[in-house]
Amino acid sequence: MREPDAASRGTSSLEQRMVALLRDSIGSMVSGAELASRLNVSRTAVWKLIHRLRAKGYSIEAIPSRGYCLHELPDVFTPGDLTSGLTTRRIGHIVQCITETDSTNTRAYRWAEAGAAEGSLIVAERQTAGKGRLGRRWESPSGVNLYCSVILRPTIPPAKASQLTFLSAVAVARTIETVTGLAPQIKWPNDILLNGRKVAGLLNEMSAETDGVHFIIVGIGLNINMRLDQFPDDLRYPATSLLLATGAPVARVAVARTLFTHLDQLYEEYLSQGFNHIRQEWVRRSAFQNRMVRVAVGDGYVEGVATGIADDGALLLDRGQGQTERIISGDVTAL
Ligand code: BT5
Repeated sequence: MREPDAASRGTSSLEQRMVALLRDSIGSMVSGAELASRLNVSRTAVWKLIHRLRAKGYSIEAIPSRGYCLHELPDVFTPGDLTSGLTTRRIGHIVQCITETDSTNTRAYRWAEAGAAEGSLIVAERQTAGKGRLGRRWESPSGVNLYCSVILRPTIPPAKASQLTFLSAVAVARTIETVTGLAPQIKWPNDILLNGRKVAGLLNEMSAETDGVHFIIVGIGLNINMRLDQFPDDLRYPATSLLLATGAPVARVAVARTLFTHLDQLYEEYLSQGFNHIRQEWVRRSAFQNRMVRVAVGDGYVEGVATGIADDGALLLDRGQGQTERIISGDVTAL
């Protein structure tokens, strides 16, 4: 496994600064002398950096006595591409990009235990043991989707931790809308749907004691350029990706940056104003709001009209005659 490509914003490596310079003038020539002077290195060092970047898949043209030209960015996650110019307040100041890991959540959890700062995040190209809820698996083929985990350290009681799942659902829905113009829907508790098919899943994990949260790992899996043949046959729900829903490949780095921006805005809003705004947007985007639903709970099921979510994340069902039932976990289908 390759070592993580990590960076703090403001302390990026020479290589990342070189990419940033070339990216700023993408499609046009930059002279070797200018690159050398901006990076404060020799022209031989510039040449070596160009070689390294080409080996990583950057398409850089070199014309003697004119300079270098970056034609297009490879669709690979690097800390520099994910964070340079990002104006987020809390999220994405420290980023790790990994080629392969078991689960970004597991890795982020260990990193948080070791003291990683709020907003630190991990992005992987591939997961070998991507986690869903209740021991289920998240299909994580290489190089086509986004698998990421963000470390948050809000000062809230553990009972409110699930609010962050709803926050991240709204962030993912906003992201899909911004990038594709499509209108995703949220299915309680943690699925994002496009045309009734699951395009993203969320898994939050927490470390806490009775009266306080140490940290919450917000895990997000979003299918971006996943093809039909990359989905296994036995998924619990029909699934899709942005590629399948729009008919065209989508730039993953742009999706990730948009997601971090929305997450950051919503998290700021959450810390300063509480959960209500987020609940309202969640309800507005909910697939089953005010609809008659059936929730499979254990061996049986409960039916009622979905009316919203409680502060602790419970789904509220109107069972008629003024009776409201709180559902803590279960699978919802519309009737
Ligand atoms: C989820 O679980 O939807 C949570 C998925 C969270 C994944 C992210 S990726 C980054 C971070 N690191 C991790 O290890 N996990 C998080 P659940 O509601 O239990 O749904 C799991 C079910 O969705 C599976 O049993 C399959 O039926 C289906 N599924 C698996 N992979 C899928 C995919 N790529 N797209 C759509 N559906 C999938």
